[in-house]
Amino acid sequence: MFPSSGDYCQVMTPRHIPGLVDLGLDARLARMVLEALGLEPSAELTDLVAGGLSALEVALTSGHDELFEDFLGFQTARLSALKVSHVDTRDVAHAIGRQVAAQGASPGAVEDLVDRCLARRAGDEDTHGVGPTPLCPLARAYLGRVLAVDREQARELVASALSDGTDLGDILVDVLEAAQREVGRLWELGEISVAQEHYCTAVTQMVMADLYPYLFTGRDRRRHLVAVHAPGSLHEVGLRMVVDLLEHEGWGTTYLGAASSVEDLLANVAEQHADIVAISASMPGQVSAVRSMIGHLRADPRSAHARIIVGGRPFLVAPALGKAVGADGTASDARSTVALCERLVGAHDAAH
Ligand code: B12
Repeated sequence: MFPSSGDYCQVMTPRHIPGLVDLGLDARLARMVLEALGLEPSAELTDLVAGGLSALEVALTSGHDELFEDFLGFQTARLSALKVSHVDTRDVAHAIGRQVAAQGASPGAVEDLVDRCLARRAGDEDTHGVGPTPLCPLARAYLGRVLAVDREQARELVASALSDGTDLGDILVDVLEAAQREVGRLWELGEISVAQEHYCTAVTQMVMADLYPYLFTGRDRRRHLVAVHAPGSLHEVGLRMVVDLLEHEGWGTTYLGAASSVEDLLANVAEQHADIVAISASMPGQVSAVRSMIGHLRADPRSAHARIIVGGRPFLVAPALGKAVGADGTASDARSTVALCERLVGAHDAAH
């Protein structure tokens, strides 16, 4: 969380993003990297390297190495899953670096960043947002049923946990989110297919819809949050969880989804008298769009009153990035987002 009213802080040194430079890093450049490495430019490898170019660009211009470090973990696992064994992940990282430098970035700064990230990444596991919880056995059983293509049993497991009194926030974060992350890990390692990942996500969304009767608690809904994705963000489950849990906690919410224009966002914030706007991003390349959305929200008299929170993978791996893009706070999951929102409106009430 960030200091919005001076009372709390989790940020190290706040760093300003000096306008994220658009170096035009696209599939064409990704193919050039692959060619230089002597690799066949398959769709999967091209996507992978394009993601790396984008992650490195944003890490470089924002000063947040974590974004490229996170990408490197993903790259290493994917290269192995795609059976690209004759080229080392370090060589790919350096080739990505050379392409970014060729687009106008300082070669020395790029090389230093790549070296720092490679050194830190060695032997490091992706532990962002995960950890053992008392609901691990349920999460494991749930995912087991989903991977066995037994969605009815998977739904039943969650339904009976709820009727036994398990907290809804715990179900969302410790069961469904944990299962989604594990699905990601298995896909990353090549142990399940994209089709299996799609199926698991669809079942998780179905289970979230099953939770609807438990969401609307009939509290007064004095507070309102408008939620939106950064353009291009296709990871919708996380923000939906945030919105659903806030509804459960008595907030009014409007979920605008992934393709809303800035004008629609501003109009909605005004119409709903929203206290808070939540913006979710899933890839480093979406961070500059988040910053631009925040600029519009702050500058427009219809929305200038609202507090703004950001979240999703880039902010999970680099929490201080939220402050750098101009947000009032970030949180790592749906449960902590409820606490963050309560805190932000509480601080606002105290000041007026
Ligand atoms: C399902 C999935 C997809 C689905 C999404 C379907 C859908 N309808 O949502 C699809 C197939 C579309 C997809 C696409 C891609 N994906 Co994907 N995906 C996943 C996966 C497996 C699960 C996502 C999920 O549901 N997570 C569970 C939710 C609950 O977690 P969450 O999103 O982090 O949200 C929580 C917090 O972040 C926070 N939060 C989220 N938003 C907000 C907002 C605010 C304001 C706040 C305060 C908090 C907050 O609270 C949430 C709830 O607790 C993840 C694995 C993972 N570790 O998440 C990969 C993952 C995120 N994907 C990844 C990648 C690379 C991609 C693609 C680039 C793949 C490709 N080559 O096409 C594309 C990019 C799409 C895009 N432009 O956004 C990578 C990122 C790797 C990296 N280190 O950069 C991951 C980690 C790969 C992996 N290991 O599985 N993906």
